[in-house]
Amino acid sequence: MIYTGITALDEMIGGGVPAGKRVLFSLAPGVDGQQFMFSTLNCAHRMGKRCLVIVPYTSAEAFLSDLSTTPYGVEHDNRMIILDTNTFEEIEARSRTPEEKFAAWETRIDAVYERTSLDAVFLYCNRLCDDIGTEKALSLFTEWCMRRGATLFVEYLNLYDEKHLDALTASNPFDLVISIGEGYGNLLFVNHFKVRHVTWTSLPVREIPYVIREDGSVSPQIPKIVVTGPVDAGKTTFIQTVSENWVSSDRIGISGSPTTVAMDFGHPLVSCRGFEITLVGTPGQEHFGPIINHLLTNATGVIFIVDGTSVESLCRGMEILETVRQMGVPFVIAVNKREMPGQLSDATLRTIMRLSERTPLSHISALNREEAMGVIDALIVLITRETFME
Ligand SMILES: Nc1nc2c(ncn2[C@@H]2O[C@H](COP(=O)(O)OP(=O)(O)O)[C@@H](O)[C@H]2O)c(=O)[nH]1
Ligand SMILES: [Mg+2]
Repeated sequence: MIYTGITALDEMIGGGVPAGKRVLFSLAPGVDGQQFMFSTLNCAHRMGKRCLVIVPYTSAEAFLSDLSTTPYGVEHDNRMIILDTNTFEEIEARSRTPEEKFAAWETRIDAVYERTSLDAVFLYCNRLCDDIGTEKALSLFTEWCMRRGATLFVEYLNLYDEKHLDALTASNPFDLVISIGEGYGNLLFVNHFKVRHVTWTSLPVREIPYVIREDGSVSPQIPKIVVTGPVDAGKTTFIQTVSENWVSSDRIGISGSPTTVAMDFGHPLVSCRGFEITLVGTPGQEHFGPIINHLLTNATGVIFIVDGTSVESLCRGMEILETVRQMGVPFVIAVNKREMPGQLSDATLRTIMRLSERTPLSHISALNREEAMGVIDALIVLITRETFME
């Protein structure tokens, strides 16, 4: 197994890339996506794997020096073999036709293998694609790696569109194809990655937004999880429990106890399964309906909290639940106040809320961080791994 080192991605693909698989990172022009290959190379090297890196437009020294300015720097030791622009020039000087170049490349990597059997090959493939044709260039490496049992990682700058990528991968046996592009929904300043194809696990095709942190590392995001439900269910408590910093709009109501008048905001971020998550909590009173609808807009997922001791509270929440259902976003149910007497049974809860068996429902105390985080975890799994939506 070789990890990409991007936890959210590794988790999605079942832990990492199994040995001998062939991976394609396809980058849209101008997108900050080089970190995927960098991070994987860094992980492979740290795990003691013998790596061959093929960098067409730069020297080995310049490549490593660039890498060292990111969190993914590696040492140029005897487990790190780099064929750089010099190799390209040598081969170009000696071979005239694409066929000769193909053969020269094969001889060259065979020679590397004779000296150091390789665990993984990292190929920046565009120059080779231009030299000998995309299909030939890719099949040279997919077949070579298959023969030698090495894991292959290819970075491809896709100057065309996703259809071009489909055509490319239709004729080449990649086990994992990830496309990396700009923008996510109406958020233009974030990037996204998308697992378009994976052979060793089943995963829906879904855009996952990410940002590049200040230190240059990749940070997958869930930009908006809305915590909603009827008043007094424990929404504010839930957000307070899971968030390190927390902003609330609770004000003392006529009853003398605090109630949320606008929204609760989990900030800076809650981390779960390698994602940075922004939580937004809604008020629960009926007259805040328009605000609730507004806050639900563009939600990636919803946590619906009810008080497990109160049928009345449950019934009051049904209108909000209906709105959530109609939005078609993934949602989970947290039945709160688990430690209080008079808990409703799962059957009653599912009947009243008209839930299918596949909607995750867990009994929690919003005062308990581990239990509250478990709810977020279940939602992340639903968002990233499940094709099902109610
Ligand atoms: N016993 C118990 N009380 C809770 C729990 N979660 C919230 N509460 C209490 O329920 C009340 C309403 O909680 P709040 O978070 O303000 O509910 P919201 O209206 O949904 O935001 C407060 O008095 C909380 O202290 C819980 O897990 N157990
Ligand atoms: Mg509240």
